[in-house]
Amino acid sequence: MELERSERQLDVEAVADELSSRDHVKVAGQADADGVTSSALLCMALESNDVSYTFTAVDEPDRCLSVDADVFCDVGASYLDRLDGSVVLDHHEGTGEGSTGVSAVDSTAGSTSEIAYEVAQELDVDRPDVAAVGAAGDSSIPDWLAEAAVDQSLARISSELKLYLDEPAEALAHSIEPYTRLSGEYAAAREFVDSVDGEPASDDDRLATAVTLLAAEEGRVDAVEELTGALELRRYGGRSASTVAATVEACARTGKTGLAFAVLYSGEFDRAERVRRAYESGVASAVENSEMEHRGGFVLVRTSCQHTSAVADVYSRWIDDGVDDVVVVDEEGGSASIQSEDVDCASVAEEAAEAVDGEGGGHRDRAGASFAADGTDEFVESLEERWT
Ligand SMILES: [Mn+2]
Repeated sequence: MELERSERQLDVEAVADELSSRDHVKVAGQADADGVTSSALLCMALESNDVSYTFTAVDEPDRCLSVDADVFCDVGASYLDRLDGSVVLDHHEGTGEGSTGVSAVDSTAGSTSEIAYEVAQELDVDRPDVAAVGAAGDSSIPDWLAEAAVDQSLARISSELKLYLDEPAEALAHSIEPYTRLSGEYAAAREFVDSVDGEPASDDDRLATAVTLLAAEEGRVDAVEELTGALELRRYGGRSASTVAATVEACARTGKTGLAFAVLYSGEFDRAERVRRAYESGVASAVENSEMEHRGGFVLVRTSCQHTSAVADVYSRWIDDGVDDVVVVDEEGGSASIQSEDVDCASVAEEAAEAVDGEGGGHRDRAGASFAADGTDEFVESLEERWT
C-alpha cells in the first residue's frame, strides 16, 4: 500500500545536501528527549561536515512559528504550510501539504531521531546509539536500530531492569516511568524495598522481579515488557537508552538544553542526573496530589505543576489502565496539555485557547495551551464545547 504524501514525505538525501551546503545552520527542536536528541544528532553531523550550528528549544509546538530556524526537529509537521523555506524533520502527523523546500516527515516512524539518524548517515556520521536515546524517549527502540548499535559495539542488550536503581527506594518513589502505587510515596517505597531486600545475595534480581510485578499491578503489560531488555550504551557509561532518554527529557523540559547536549555529546551526567531527580520527583508528587474528574469526552486532571505534559504522560500510560483522552491543567500557571487519539488536539487546543484570549496548538495527538491563570475553568468549558 502506498502511503499518503502527508504521512511519509522522506527526502533524506535532499535534506542532507541542503544542510551541508551551508556554513551555518540554525537548528530548533522540540523540548523533549526525542526533539533534543534528534537535534543533537543532526548537530553532530553538521559539525563533522564543518558546518557551524546554533540550537534553540521549542517548548510548545505552536511556538515553532515564532522561532527563526533553518531546520526544525520533531516539531513543525502541523505547520508545514507556514514554515516557508525551513527544513522539517518530524514524525508527527501533518495537516496537509507543505510548501517547505525539502523535508523528511514520516508519521510512520516512532521517533524523529530515527529520521535524523538517516540524515546523519548521509553526512557520514553513524550513531545508532544516539538515535536509540531519542527512540526510547518517544516509544521504543526499533530492532534495526538496536542491532546497528550492537553491531558497531556501541551497545549491548542486557536482561536487566531499565529503571535506574542506585538507591532503589528513592528511584521507586521518584519513578514516573513506570508510575506505580509507590510513586510519590517515599516511606512506602522504603518499606517495599526493605521487604524485598531481606537477603544480601541476588538482591538485584529479586528487586527487578518485584518491580516488574509492581508495574504489572498497574495493568499495562506492554509497558511492563518495555521495562526489561535494556539497551546498554557504551559511550554513556553503560547506562540504558531509556535512562539516558529520561535524563535528556528532564533537562529538556526544564529548559536546561545545554546540559542535555553535554550528556549526548560527551556523556557528562553529574548535573543532568540531579536535574532528572528533581524533575521526576516533582512530577510524581504532582500526580499524587492531582484531582481527576470526568468531563464530556475527556478526563480532566487539575494540578499545580507546570509540567502538564509529563503529568499527562503518566495518566495516559499508567492511571486506570491508561486514560485515552486526558486534559491536564496547571491551575497556578495557566497552562494545559491535551492528549487524544480521537480529536485533533492541535485544533481544539488552538480554538479553545483563542476563545479565552490564550494561545494553543501542537500535534494532532498531543497539544498544549496557555491562558490567564484564573481562566482555567473558562478554558476547560471552551474545550468541552469543541470536543467532538
Ligand atoms: Mn518525537
